[in-house]
Amino acid sequence: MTTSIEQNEELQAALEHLYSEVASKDLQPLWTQVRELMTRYPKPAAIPWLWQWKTLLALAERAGELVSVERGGERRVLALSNPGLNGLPFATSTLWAGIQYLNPGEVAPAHRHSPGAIRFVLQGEGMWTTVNGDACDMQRGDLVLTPGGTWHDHTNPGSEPVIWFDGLDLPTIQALDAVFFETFPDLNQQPNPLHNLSELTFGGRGTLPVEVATSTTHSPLLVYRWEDTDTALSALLKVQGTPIASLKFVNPATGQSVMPTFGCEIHRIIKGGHTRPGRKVGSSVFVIFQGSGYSVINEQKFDWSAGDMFVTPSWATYEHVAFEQSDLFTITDRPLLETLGLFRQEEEQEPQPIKSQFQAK
Ligand code: 1HN
Repeated sequence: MTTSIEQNEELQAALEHLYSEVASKDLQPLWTQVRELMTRYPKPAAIPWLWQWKTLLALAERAGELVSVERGGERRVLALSNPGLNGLPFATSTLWAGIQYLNPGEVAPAHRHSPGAIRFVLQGEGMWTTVNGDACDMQRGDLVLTPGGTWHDHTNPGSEPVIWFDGLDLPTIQALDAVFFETFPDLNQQPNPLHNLSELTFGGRGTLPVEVATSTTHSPLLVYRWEDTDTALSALLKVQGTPIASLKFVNPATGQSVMPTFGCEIHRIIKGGHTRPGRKVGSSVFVIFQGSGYSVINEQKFDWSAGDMFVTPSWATYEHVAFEQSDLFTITDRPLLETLGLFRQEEEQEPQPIKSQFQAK
């Protein structure tokens, strides 16, 4: 007679056999891992993190002295490497971010790649990025696009180093196994002598040329001027009367995000402003353009001032407090999530007054 203990041992042995056989055939049982895969909420590997401007600047300056910009290395850029991502040079699982430093007289070689990129200028003047032959002049606060597939190189003809924030969708494109990279036949492009062609063509406020066709994948406008951004932020704050005004940079021909795979936003918080805590699907990299304050991200406090950069992972609850009027530029994967129907957000509500049924009419 077999006892239930013996039956149990037999079953255990058979199960162990099944699991080892399954593993040896490059298979895995779902039932032991479904709850790890199907988390109640997004559980990003990236963690909230902040890089201080003084650290970024000191190391970028040292790289400026020691490292030349040449074909091969292509760019003098320091990448934000999120400590949650196991040494990957990525700010979040979808976004690449970093700072680029170009010495006086330097030109970064021309190349193109399928990941799209943006530059947000932090320091310097007189430089330009040539995008498919169109030299886009750059000043502090300007946003310049080098969409996926466009030839681009950078020129600093001035007498001072220039520094900008770089943002790319590289981790997203890598996850999709869609990375392509090519160097331009020459070291640099010969730009059109008339600079800022995209701006001259598509930069009218509320107007577009009737007869000029535009690409549908990315914005035909390649540069967004700080002066316009500043004006729009002030105007929106005035209209809303809220502690924060948030703008997205859009393709003027479609009203859609500047690129399909990631987007750019700018947020102005008034002096003493305190934003409502909330969380959203998707990650962002924040760049403090000007001002000072702090953000609380998943209950962790991060003090910030001009030039600092920090990361909000997907579904992290965060709020900002500004000590003075502050402008926060961000890149975000929100446009991609919206396109895919995956975007959602929650904002903490003001406590509602309790309505009594005996309330006086
Ligand atoms: C790149 O090509 C640039 O063109 C900047 O300035 C940052 C980060 C990763 C891969 C390519 C640029 C980059 C990059």
